[in-house]
Amino acid sequence: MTMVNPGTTSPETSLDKRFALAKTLAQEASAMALDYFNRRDTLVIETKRDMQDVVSIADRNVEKVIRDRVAAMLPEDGFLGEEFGHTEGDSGYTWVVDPIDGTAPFVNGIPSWCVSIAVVHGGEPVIGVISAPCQNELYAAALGNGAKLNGRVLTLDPSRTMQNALTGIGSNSHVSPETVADIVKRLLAAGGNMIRNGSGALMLAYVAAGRLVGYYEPYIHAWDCLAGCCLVKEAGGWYHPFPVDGDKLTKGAPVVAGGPGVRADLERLAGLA
Ligand code: LIP
Repeated sequence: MTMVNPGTTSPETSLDKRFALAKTLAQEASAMALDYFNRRDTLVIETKRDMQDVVSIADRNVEKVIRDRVAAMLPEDGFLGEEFGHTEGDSGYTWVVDPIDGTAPFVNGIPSWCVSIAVVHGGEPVIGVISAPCQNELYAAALGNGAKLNGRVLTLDPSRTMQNALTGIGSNSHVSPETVADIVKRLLAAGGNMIRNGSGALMLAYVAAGRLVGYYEPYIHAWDCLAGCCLVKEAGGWYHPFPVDGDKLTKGAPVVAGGPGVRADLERLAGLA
C-alpha cells in the first residue's frame, strides 16, 4: 500500500519516512537531555580518552532512547552512536547519532550543546537534524529538500567571507596543541576571526544558519559532524567529503564546511588547496 504525504499527492518515500522520524526523535531526545541538563548536579561525570573527554548517564540514556526507537521502527537500518557503537543494517540507511554533542559545555552548565542525528545513504549524509533545546532551535535538512531552522528556510549569503565573518574552529586531544595553534595563527593572519563553543554539530548548524561562515576541525567523528554537513550543503554551502564507507565511518577525519564565499580560504586553511 502506498502512503501519501498529508497535503501532497506524492507517495511517502524512504527518505521522507526517516526524515519525519529523525525530527520527532531529535525533539523527544533533546527534551530528555534538557531535563538532565537542568539537574546536572546529580550526574556522575566520567572521563573517556582524557580528562577533557567527559561523559555521563545522560549521554548513554539519550542515545539508548534514540537507538531503541529506530530499531523498533526501522529494524533493517544500521545505527552508529557515540556511546554504544555501530550496529550494521541491510537497508542501505545508517543512523549516525551523537546524543549530546558538546558534552563538556553540558556538564559545565554552558548551553552550547545539542542532539545530532544524521542518516547516511549512498556514501553521504542524506538527513541532518540538530536540536538545541536551550535555544529552542530545531535545524532540519534532507537531501534535495533544503535546510530549515524552526521551519524557516536557510539560504547562505555568498558575500560573507573569512574576512568579514566568524569561522568556527574545533579541537581535541587527537590533534597536537602546536597544530591547533598554527591553525588559529593562519586564520588570524588571513584576516579571519575564530570562535569555539565545544560542539562541532552546533557550530556546523550555525554555518547553515549563516551565523558562522565556515567550520574546520582537523579531527572529528562522524556522529559530531555528518548532520551538520547535510544542513550546510542543503542551505547552499559545501563540505569536503567525509569518509563514511565501511569501517571509515567509525574513524575520525577532518571536517571542512562553509558557505560559497569562504571555500578557497577555508580549504587553504585546512591544507586542501
Ligand atoms: C565534541 C565535538 C567537538 C570537539 C570536542 C568533542 P562531544 O563532541 O562536537 O567538535 O571539538 O572535542 O569531541 O564529545 O561533546 O560529543
